[in-house]
Amino acid sequence: MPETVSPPRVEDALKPARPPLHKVILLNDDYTPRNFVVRVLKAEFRMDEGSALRVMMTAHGRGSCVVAVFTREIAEEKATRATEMAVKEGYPLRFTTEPEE
Ligand code: NFA
Repeated sequence: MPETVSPPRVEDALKPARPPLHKVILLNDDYTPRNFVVRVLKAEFRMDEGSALRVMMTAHGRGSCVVAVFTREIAEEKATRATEMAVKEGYPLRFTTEPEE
């Protein structure tokens, strides 16, 4: 059978590679009030009430929950800002980031 050889695709040379994505992860704790967690999720991640409640309750039940994925810089910035909202109020609520597999 004759081999099929494709010519180089012009797009491959011109298109920038997709940047790797990083997860922002909400960590459960025993002290931060549920309604404060929901407020932070809505403020920093522009979530509606229902999504914020779902993410909060998932972290509450399982220990952590992925909130969203962004490029590394944005993920770190959002995790820092969300954590700072909690620090300001004296709550132990924390957000971390990790690269997406
Ligand atoms: N576990 C906290 C409580 O019962 C609520 C919470 C949920 C905190 C998710 C942090 C993350 N008040």
